[in-house]
Parts: sequence; structure tokens; C-alpha cells
Amino acid sequence: MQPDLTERILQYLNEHERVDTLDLVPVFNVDHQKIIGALKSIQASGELVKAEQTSRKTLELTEEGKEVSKHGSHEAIVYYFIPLQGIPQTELMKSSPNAKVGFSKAMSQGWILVDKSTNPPLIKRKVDKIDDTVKLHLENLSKGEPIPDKLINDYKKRKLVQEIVTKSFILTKGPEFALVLTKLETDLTVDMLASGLWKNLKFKAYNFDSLGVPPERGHLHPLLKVRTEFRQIFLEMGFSEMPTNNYIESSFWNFDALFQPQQHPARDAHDTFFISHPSKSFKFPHEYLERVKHVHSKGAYGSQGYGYDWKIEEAQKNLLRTHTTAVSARMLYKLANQPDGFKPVKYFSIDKVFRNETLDATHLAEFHQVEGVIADVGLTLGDLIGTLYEFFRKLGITQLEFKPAYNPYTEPSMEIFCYHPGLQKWIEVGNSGVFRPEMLLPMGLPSNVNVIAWGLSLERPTMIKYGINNIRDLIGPKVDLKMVEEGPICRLEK
Ligand code: FB9
Repeated sequence: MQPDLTERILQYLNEHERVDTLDLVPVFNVDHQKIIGALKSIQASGELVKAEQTSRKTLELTEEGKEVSKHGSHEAIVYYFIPLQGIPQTELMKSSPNAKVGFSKAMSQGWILVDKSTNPPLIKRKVDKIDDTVKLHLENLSKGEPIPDKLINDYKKRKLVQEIVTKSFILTKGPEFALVLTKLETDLTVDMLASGLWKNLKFKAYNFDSLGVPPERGHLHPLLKVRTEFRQIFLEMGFSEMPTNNYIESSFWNFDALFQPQQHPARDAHDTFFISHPSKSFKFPHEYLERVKHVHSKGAYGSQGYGYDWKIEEAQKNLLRTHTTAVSARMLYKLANQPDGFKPVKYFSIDKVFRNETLDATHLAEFHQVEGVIADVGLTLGDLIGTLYEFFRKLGITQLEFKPAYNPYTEPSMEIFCYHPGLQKWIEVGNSGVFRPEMLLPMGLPSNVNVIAWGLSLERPTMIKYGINNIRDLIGPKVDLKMVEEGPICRLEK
């Protein structure tokens, strides 16, 4: 079997003492890059050779030069195109793409002339035969033969040849020269130490620049990375997280406490997942429930209510919460009834909610709602708008617009839109409002306390951040775990 390239190089060096790697190309009939690869293998085995970098300028035909070496110079092509009786210059210029260059070169060579005795003047041959030395020189160059020095600059100017600088190595024998590569050990074993074998072995040098094998480890889902970012923003703004660890909620806390009437379409089974076991809740703060029933059915606190026959059976129905505002309601009731009286609070929540909605590329039957709530004396819509500007600023968003909207539990209500610099367009980013007195006063909150709140989803910003168009590529059984493993760190403001 033919020795491998490394051994052939070592053998050649042994016989020639010194060699340029470029000169080995015709010797071994391999590409120069293969010679360099073999050299790297030799160098990894120790100081068998010394390699001194050098460079060499060589002339090569350009694409135009290759055409000329095959089909003749532009001037020769023009000369041969001229018939014995001559040809008008306009016709001659159509003979080839380089006819203009060829014409002027053929004139300067004295191969052709312009006969002005005719009308129109004719271009005629001046000599009977020509010697196309340009074609000859370029053909020689393509065979590796030199062209006359005095012509090189002219051919360069005509872009027929170009100078190529090729880097290579001058090889000479190194202090550890050998004709074969010694196998380098990569592990020092107990047997080598015990037997003393290690003294006769060569060990591969440590490569401290190589990266270690990444250890097998878990990977956070992009949603969890974005949740952490939102949580950090709320904490920075002084908000405390609400306990949202109950997916199942009663209709009372999910709807009635929020002054959402029992005949509201959102309370229909087409929009809400109701629970069949246990289908009902029975433990409610009795006096509070009575105040809620009253404000819905007969009105109170200056509100005319909805004037319908409010039924506890409707309020008892268990469901999968449709928004985390149900948790906000529980927290506000607790705030209104704590023994040492009302104190201002800033709450937030980020957790799953469920809606029996039409599924599409960006909506599933569940999503994570992000909600902020502030309760204090004398809060206004201006405080809500200012808080939203600060919240979204921390997300890298500075241009906001607000559109009047309707929610059963807030008045006024606003849809929030932003100009997203990454998407370069306006997008809806959430909803907000001031909780109605019909929601807050039955809880027992002081009448001078206002509560402002807003909400958005976790999935939409995550899909935008990670460039995901279909929510099923983010959540569900078809998610590509490689996406989870390779997902970059999440910095929402970047
Ligand atoms: O998240 C939404 N959009 C969004 C949010 C952030 C974002 O990127 C960040 C800037 C970097 C990009 C987009 N939306 C709300 C708007 C739309 O996506 C909408 O189509 C979907 N909405 C969900 C509800 O749809 C069934 C998003 C979800 C939503 C809507 C309203 C609330 C919460 C979530 C609310 C509320 C609320 C209102 C008043 C008081 C308390 C809570």
C-alpha cells in the first residue's frame, strides 16, 4: 500500500534536505491544501520538521486571458474578420465583443489600414499574414512556461494575466526528524506508569485552547426565559407576585367579583372551560357575596347595576380561570379586609389562563397572562399611562398609543399599542383600565382608593423575540427540542 502523504513528504525531505511545499504539488500530484494538511499532522507529532512561511508571486491567466489563449487575441480576430475587399468600420465593430480593442491594437501593430479613397472609408488588411504572439505567449503560460518579462506589464494592463500571491512553507529537517510519525499517546495510564513504558512514549501536547465537551444539562424553555425577564421588570418596579397556583377557579371570583354579568357571552361554555368534577364551589365570604349579588341585580354605590335575577348557582360553577384577574380580585378582597386596614400595594402575576377559543397559528386554548395591579388613594388614568410607559420602556418599547376599549370590570379601559422597532410596525401589546367601583366597593375597599391594572400575554412577546410564527413551534408536542436547547439568552430590551 502506498505510504501516506505525511510519510512521502518526510521521505522527500530526507532526500532533498529543503523543499517549498508548493514544489511538492507536481511531485505528489495533489492540491497544495492537502500538502498543508499533511504538514499540520507532521507538526502535531513533534518537531520532525521546521516550516518557515514564505510567499511566491505567480502569474495566472484571467478569464479573458484564457479566452485569448484559446481563440486568439482581439487584434488577430479583427484582422481575420476583414475580407480581401475591405469592410466599413461600423460593420467591423460588430465582429466581436472586443472589436474596439482589437481594432486599435491591429492598427498599432500595422496589420490593418483605413482606405479613405472610398465612401464610406473601408478597413483593409495591410499585411498578408500575421503572427499572433499574444495567443502564443498566453498558451505557453497556461502550460507553466514563462512569458517575456517586457510583456508582463502590458498583459496585466490588458487584464489578460494577473499576479497571484501564494503562501507556502519552506521545509527543512527538525530536531526530532523521523521518516515515520510516532503515534502520540493521549492518555497516561496506570500500566504505563507501573511498567515504566511511559519513558519511551510520546504524548500529544495539551491543547488548552480547545473547548470542553458541553456537559449534558437541562435547558429552559423560551417562555420561562421571557417570564423571568417580565418578573425582573415587575420586581424592579416594586411589584410583589400574587399566588396564582390555582388553575381551577369559581365563576364567582372569575366573573361575579369582577362585576361581569351572569349572562355575559364570555361566561358561555363556548368561551369558557367549565369543570364537571367538582362542578361547584360553596365556600364564599357570605356578606361579600351578598353585596356582589346586590350590585349586580339591584345596583349600589351609585350604580344602577344590571337589573337581572343574579343566581348563586351560576356563581358556584367551577371553571378553568379565563384570566389571572380572578386572582387579582381575591388579592384585592384580602387587601380590603386585613385587620390593620388598607395599605397601597403593587401586585403582579404571570401564569396560565384558559379560553375555549378558536385555535389558529397564534392562539391555543391556553396562554400565559401577564398582569400588573396598583391600588392606592387617588390613582388616575394618568398614573396608569405613566406606569405603562415605564413598564414598556423596560421592554425596549418607547412609542405607545392608547385606544378606548371595553372591559366589564374596568372603566375607562384602553387597548395598548406600540411601535415595535424590531418588527418596524405598530402592534397591539395589551389591555388596561381602572377597576370599576362596582367591583371594588363591594370588597370593602375605601371609596377614595382606586385600582389601575393592565394585562398582556407571555406567548406573543416570546414568539416575536425568538422569531417564531406558529405557536405550535413554541408550545406543544411538536416543539423541536433543539430550539429549546439552542434558544439564546433572553434580553427583552435588546
Ligand atoms: O400580549 C399581547 N401582545 C403583545 C405583547 C407584548 C409584545 O411584545 C412586547 C413588547 C415587547 C407583543 C405583543 N396582546 C394581549 C395583544 C394581542 O396579542 C392579542 O391578540 C392577544 N391578547 C391575549 C388575549 O387574547 C385572547 C394578548 C392577551 C391578553 C389580552 C388582554 C389582557 C391580557 C392578555 C388583559 C388585561 C387586563 C385589562 C385590564 C385589567 C387587567 C387586565
